[in-house]
Amino acid sequence: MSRFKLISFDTCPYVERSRIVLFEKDQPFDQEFIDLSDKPDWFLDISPRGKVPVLLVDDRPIFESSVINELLEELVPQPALMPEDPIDRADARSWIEFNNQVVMAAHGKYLFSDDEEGRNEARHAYRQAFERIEKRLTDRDTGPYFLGEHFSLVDATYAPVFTRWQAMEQLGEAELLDGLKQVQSYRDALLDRPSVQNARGDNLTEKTVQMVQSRHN
Ligand SMILES: N[C@@H](CCC(=O)N[C@@H](CS)C(=O)NCC(=O)O)C(=O)O
Repeated sequence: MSRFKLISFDTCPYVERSRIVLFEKDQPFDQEFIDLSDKPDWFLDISPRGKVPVLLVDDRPIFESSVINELLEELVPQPALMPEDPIDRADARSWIEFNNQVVMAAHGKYLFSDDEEGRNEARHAYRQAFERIEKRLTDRDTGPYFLGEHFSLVDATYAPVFTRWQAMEQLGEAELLDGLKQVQSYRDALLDRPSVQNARGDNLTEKTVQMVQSRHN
């Protein structure tokens, strides 16, 4: 059995993804929280982009949350969080990439824009992404999770978007999900999942609201 240590930052959605997978697979792990505004040298040595998460597997560093999650799937195959069929697996990876490149880009832009024009672009990008997800969930007509009955790595990837949704509501952005019934049910299914509840950092809503307000004011 491998020893796992997750190098973390408490409000990071990418770290949250890997915590969800570790909880789903019932793996004990250590965690070390670092200060991203004052990164220690040992961290910069093992993280080529200076980003969390890094997972130490028996002291060997692995970076990029999607890679970490696929590694955990291979090291701890049960419960399976990826489909067996290669095309279904590729489909899962495609939607993980959609989250990485489209949803998280909108999220980052919303969080870090300090003018209304940037925030409007972020809202537009968010809405378009959610509409696309609504279409996918409607076309498949399965559930409660992204790929159907079973929780998967796709869900671990999308869950941190929705653990921040209460913050988005408090920030007056609830209407981004207006009329998107499938996405709303999907959000609720994710928020009911114990691994998702356990993986979220303390006071995430308050911290997220505060972070956004400090930039937006
Ligand atoms: N693609 C990376 C993104 C990780 C990421 O952006 N982490 C942020 C915190 S949420 C970070 O470490 N930022 C520090 C920096 O960019 O200096 C992943 O999926 O692991």
